[in-house]
Amino acid sequence: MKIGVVCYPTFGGSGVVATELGIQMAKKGHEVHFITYSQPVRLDILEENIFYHEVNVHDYPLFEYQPYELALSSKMVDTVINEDLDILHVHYAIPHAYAAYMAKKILLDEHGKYIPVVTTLHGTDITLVGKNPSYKPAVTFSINKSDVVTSVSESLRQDTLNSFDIKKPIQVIPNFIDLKLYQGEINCRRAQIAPEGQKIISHISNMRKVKRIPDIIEVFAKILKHESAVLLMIGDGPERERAEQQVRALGISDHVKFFGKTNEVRRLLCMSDLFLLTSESESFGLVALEAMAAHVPVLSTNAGGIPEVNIHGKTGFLSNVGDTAAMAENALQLLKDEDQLKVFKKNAYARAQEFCVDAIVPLYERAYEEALAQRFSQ
Ligand code: GMT
Repeated sequence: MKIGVVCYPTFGGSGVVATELGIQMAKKGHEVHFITYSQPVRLDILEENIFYHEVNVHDYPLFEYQPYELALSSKMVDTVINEDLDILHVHYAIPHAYAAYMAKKILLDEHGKYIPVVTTLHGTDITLVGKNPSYKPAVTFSINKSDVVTSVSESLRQDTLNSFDIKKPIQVIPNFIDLKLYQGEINCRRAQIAPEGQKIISHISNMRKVKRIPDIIEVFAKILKHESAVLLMIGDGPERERAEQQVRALGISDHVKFFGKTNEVRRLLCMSDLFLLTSESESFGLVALEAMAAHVPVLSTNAGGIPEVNIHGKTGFLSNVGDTAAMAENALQLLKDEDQLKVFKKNAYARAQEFCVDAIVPLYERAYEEALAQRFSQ
């Protein structure tokens, strides 16, 4: 199959899933063409069967906003024609599903070619941005015009059906993890980060409001009152500066390290004892799965699709959004009981195995075949 992949090429979860999926498809012998505005961060374009097509948006003094969707649709049309693509898979509805619909229409009307479109809904494209009246009609339309629609959790599927007038079935295909990346030579040196006996707690996100970053700091400050620990804040975003101020105001700067955007996520996770995720909305929580793959139990909220990943009392603990006291209490319970912590670490890894690439990637292959079959039924 020749697959065109459209995604955000940044550190965000949808871009990571799109890139990893493309890599897995290429390994299976499919030709994968990424169509994005810059090279996806986790993509090696020299790998076999991987191609990259950059979307160029030309600026003009008249434009207050650059017409990115137009450039993207045009690039999709060009790539489908020049590379003879079979299918387009767009990750994150806004504006990708809409741009794909335009490309599909142009290809059919101008070139007589039917290109099936698979749209994967990832989270905030539905739960935050998509619902906004400024986007809702276009998002609804483009989801309904996709040949196959997938969502990364049952919770997101329900949110989509509750918020939009969707006439298509939505298949749930959860996020996945390549466990091989978490085995072998990771060069995991705890002593670099924390002295013997100090616990390591981590958090990864793009530090937007929806992640409730102040809660992460609050939970950690509560833990610190009873247990010697260090907090690793991995990632960057609009809430980072406020978090740094909060850490200074609490007088705990020596115990909190901000790493920004980094490609060393697996090394940082392998030395962690616990992972914190305080989001008020989270369609799946890929970072929680990444932590579990590194044998790290997760203390999270029970928002959105997180309970579909993190099992309360087994792989970690779930608390209501904003209940930092409960989160700190659960953390301390685990940190103070080495035996229990060991069991949770084992459970976390076992749970991650259920989301391994071999189990999930074939579901996307099946979705592609289903979309292709629609081409012949037109
Ligand atoms: O906020 C993020 O974590 C990034 C965001 C994105 O849209 O790129 O991630 C969403 O997609 C991920 C991959 O499917 C999910 O694992 C995240 O839970 C989801 N984020 C939210 O729903 C807030």
